[in-house]
Amino acid sequence: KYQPTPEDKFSFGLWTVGWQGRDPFGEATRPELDPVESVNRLAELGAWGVTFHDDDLVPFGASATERDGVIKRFRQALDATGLVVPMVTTNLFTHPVFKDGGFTANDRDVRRYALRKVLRNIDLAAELGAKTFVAWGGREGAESGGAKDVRAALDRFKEGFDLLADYVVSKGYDLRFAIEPKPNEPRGDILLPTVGHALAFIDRLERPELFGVNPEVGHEQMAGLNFPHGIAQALWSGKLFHIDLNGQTGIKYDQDLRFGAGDLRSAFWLVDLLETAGYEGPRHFDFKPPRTEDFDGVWASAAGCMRNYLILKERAAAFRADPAVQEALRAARLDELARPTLNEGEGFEELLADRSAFEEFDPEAAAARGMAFEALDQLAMDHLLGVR
Ligand code: 3MF
Ligand code: MG
Ligand code: MG
Ligand code: MG
Repeated sequence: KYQPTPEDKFSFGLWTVGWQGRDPFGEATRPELDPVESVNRLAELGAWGVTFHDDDLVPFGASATERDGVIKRFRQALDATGLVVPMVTTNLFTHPVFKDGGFTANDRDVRRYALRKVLRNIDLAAELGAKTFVAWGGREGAESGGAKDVRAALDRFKEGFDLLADYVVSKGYDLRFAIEPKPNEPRGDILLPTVGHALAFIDRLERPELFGVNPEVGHEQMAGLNFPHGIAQALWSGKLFHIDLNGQTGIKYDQDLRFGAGDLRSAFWLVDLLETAGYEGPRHFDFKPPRTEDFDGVWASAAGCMRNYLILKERAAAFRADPAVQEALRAARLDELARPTLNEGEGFEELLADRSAFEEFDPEAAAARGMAFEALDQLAMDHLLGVR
């Protein structure tokens, strides 16, 4: 029970299990992890896919022959285990050259270099069969007001993404982009800080159909936002191309806890939403096994991400199937919310002519009707806690 299979579409970044535990206050607590070892262990645990930043796989600055060798060895591990590469992303944040950003760095040479680094990695993504290319602009931002002309930076951001889209179309690659919002860390403020900002930005691009979002649980929660609400709006916009699952306990640094840790109630509603809304993309974990852990702890943490997802999936399905819940949903008038406010063919003239909607409407009586949300939420709690 709760044993993941490839059908669950669980994927992990090489940088997650491979995180060595280096933080702003302390050195690494774990040695480097060979990407091939990660592929083998993740496959054993029941994962379906593996993802990476270019530099997670091929060390920054590696020669062309070194690069070919690393990729060849990685492909052999993929072939041997059956693991797929559903998503690839580019590291435009670790090397000091990106200290002021990639696509929006004030330094124009850096921007041109960043675009070249991404184009090269797009070729690799297509070669490995990835369908999604994630773009997290980790260093695109500022610590002080005068340092960044945000409107000009957004022009440069758009210029960069428009070029990438042109490239993918001209190459005939079956690849779409997913922008990953984050409010802060490592910059004081990062551009495109939330799902909403990213969705609005995508509308200004030349090929918006090639762009969606890759929201991360902890990133929205760092901004105090309701993650399932953000995901619901991304789904509603047809823009949930990918997702980064992890855990976070409120407004603080980016904790990247394993999925299910942190805000468990939010995780329950998230799984309920993903599993009922027809989301068919990867269930991708972007977490960091805490630096207290040795490699046993790393694999326990990775297994925990998948296990928690499957437990929550079971609990959410039990919640939806419970007749008492269905009755409680009716009492809370969810069926009414699903009904259009206007009748078929009705416009403002008919609404204005409907005396029952205003002249004869009794706001005091309507105000006195309870919404019955607390009973509904307690049923959810009972299911989440496993007592129903
Ligand atoms: C940082 C992140 C990034 C992105 C990654 C693509 C280092 O907070 O979340 O990981 O997730 O670039 O998923
Ligand atoms: Mg992420
Ligand atoms: Mg994070
Ligand atoms: Mg992260």
